[in-house]
Amino acid sequence: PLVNMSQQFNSILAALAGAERIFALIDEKPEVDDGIVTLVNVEEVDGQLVECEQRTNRWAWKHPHGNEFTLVEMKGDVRFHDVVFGYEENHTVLKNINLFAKPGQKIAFVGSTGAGKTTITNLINRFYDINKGSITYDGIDIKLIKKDDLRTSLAMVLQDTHLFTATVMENIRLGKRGATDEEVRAAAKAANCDEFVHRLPQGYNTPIGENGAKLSGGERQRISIARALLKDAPIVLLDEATASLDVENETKVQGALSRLLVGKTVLVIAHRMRTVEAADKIIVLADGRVAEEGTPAELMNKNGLYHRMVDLQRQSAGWRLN
Ligand code: M5T
Ligand code: MG
Repeated sequence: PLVNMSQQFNSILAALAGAERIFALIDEKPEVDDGIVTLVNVEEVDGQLVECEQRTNRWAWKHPHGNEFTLVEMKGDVRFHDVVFGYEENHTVLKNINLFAKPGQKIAFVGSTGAGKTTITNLINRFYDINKGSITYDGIDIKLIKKDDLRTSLAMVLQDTHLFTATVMENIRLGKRGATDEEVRAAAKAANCDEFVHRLPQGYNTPIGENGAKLSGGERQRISIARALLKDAPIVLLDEATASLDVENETKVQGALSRLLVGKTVLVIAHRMRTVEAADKIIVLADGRVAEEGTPAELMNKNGLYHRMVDLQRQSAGWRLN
């Protein structure tokens, strides 16, 4: 019995450690959402926007003012006004950031690691709230927008892709609730997922994620691109979206991505020359501030930080020029 007891003791300790984590999760405060502005489908009747039930692929922000409400067409205009933000109280990460992206513009962020590029995308998503200043979306402060609706209007491919314990099909469908199997497959194909999905034991019905088949970094990234393609939102955030792909896959996915990006406002955190050079505007972040901004040509002529970065990257072996 003593031997038996000592063996049980191990499981008790393991169970206690597990219970602690479960309780920590239960105690986690739910995300508060006091947004009042919602996203609705609209159509134009006699030159005026009217809310409607069916999907029209035209969206507007419905902003209540007392009993009245206004409809502001969703265009994809993003602005930062003197934004100050830090993850911890005594450590400011972004210092007085001002920026604007007009609908349809492609803005590239560059800067050394830790400069605050990913932080900017975290703020647009409202994963965190800013300390000072404001962020507006089509002229509306994002604090007023319901988080669910805000995130519906953004497609993102982030540095690390979270996969849920579910099938490939369900994981991609997260991009658009209620998408048909055909729509999901088309998006997967465009993002070059098809070929590796067919190698999985049950194809699109293979469970992936924590308890399922493990996918490589590049495969996860392609799932994430498929989600974004499926979503087809007016603002697209790309954080090193093709960083874990090899050259061949990158070229293929780039094609799909460029189709996704037509007419969209795109904020891209770029590490590749090609992406940066194709941007309408480059913002160079250094130590949480906008150090330089302008078109690629303007910044090259300026002979400043950006020019130095390009020179350095050209010299290093990992940099591809085409
Ligand atoms: C900027 C800190 C990080 C750095 C600064 C995402 C995140 C960042 N930070 C936190 O304290 N908590 C967080 O959850 O913020 O970081 P970043 O915005 O991630 O920098 P980046 O994206 O420009 O860097 P990289 O390496 O992706 O090119 O001090 O510690
Ligand atoms: Mg980052």
